[in-house]
Amino acid sequence: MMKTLLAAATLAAFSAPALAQTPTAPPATEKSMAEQAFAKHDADKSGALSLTEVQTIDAKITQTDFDAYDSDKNKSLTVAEFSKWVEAKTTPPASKPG
Ligand SMILES: [Ca+2]
Repeated sequence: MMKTLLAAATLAAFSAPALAQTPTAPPATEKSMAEQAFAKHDADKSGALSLTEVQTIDAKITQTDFDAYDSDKNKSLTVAEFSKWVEAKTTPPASKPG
């Protein structure tokens, strides 16, 4: 009984300020890791990674892999698109068979 009340009060305390503020940003370390890699491989400093530039990170990357993360299909990855890719690569699969 007490637990439920406490949980409800805690939830209220957390949700009230959250509504007034912008959503919490992802951990800075993770973001800067992707951004650092992005900057390092953006050889021509165009602000986007081409397939060729991405292949300097991993030569096994194919056009298909690239296209999967090139969400606006402009043949280059923005920091946002690249970050999603890094996130997908660094996040272990939720479930593994066996
Ligand atoms: Ca793109």
